[in-house]
Amino acid sequence: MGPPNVGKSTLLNAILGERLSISSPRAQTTWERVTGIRTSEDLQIVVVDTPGVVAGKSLLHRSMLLEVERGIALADALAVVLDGTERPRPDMGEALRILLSGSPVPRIVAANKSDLRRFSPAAALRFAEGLDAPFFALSARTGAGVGALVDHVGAQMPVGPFLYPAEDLAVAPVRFFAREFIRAALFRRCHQEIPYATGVRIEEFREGEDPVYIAASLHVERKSQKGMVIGQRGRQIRALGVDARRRIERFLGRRVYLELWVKVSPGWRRKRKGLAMFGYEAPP
Ligand SMILES: Nc1nc2c(ncn2[C@@H]2O[C@H](COP(=O)(O)OP(=O)(O)OP(=O)(O)O)[C@@H](O)[C@H]2O)c(=O)[nH]1
Ligand SMILES: [Mg+2]
Repeated sequence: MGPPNVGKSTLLNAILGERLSISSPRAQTTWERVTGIRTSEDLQIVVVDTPGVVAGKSLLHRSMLLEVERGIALADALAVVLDGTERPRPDMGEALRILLSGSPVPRIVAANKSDLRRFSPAAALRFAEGLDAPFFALSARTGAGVGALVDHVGAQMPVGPFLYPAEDLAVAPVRFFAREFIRAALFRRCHQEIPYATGVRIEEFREGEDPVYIAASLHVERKSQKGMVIGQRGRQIRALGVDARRRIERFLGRRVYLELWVKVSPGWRRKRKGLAMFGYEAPP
């Protein structure tokens, strides 16, 4: 858990050695919990990536915060990830402390992005001291320091049988990742508010066919956004499709036929029904 854009998803991927959780240079890429499993010899760690802690008041923002709370409630250990190149804002520190206060489990603080020259983790270190939590400096990008974190957290795991088969890497079905990889393409290719205003639904997923047939709908909030996603003569939507399809193919190890269409679902992020369309849980 941690603020937006600090590298939580990149860290999950570094721990797993697989690009499971989508990441982007822009904040608020992750909207839902993403669970990965790392098994080695006698240790299995179920790693849960959560959305960045945001103060936004929209229903989608509140849904994201609920995901963080659910993640905290499930955890046997908590890692607060901070960006070691930035000073955490005081209100963020407070929000994190409130979220942590309900949980009795061991916690650590990790300052990420140690590969950057401007890495200067004094503020993160102070935050760790304030929590009385062990401190780690690491780079999710290069992997430096990630092993030490895994060793430390591994030692905190409860003793018992594995929760998942040793060869499993993820918990969610493949269609979840197909949806996420389409969202990743939106973050890569579309500017401004488009990736934030677009909800993606997998409408069909036929694994029995070769190539695997996947149809997805992209729901924007306004008509003008529809034109931006489609682009001139469909150029943008085609590029999105190619981008997402390649990523899904790599993940599945199979050829994929991906069909995308764009719809307008006015103001879906503010409506319970809108969130439900994409399976996002709305807070009570
Ligand atoms: N230089 C450097 N960049 C990193 C590192 N870890 C992550 N990044 C970059 O930081 C940006 C954000 O990474 P994400 O993994 O998407 O961050 P996040 O915390 O999951 O963000 P949200 O899901 O939006 O809360 C991306 O551009 C990453 O490539 C790191 O160790 N070093
Ligand atoms: Mg993320």
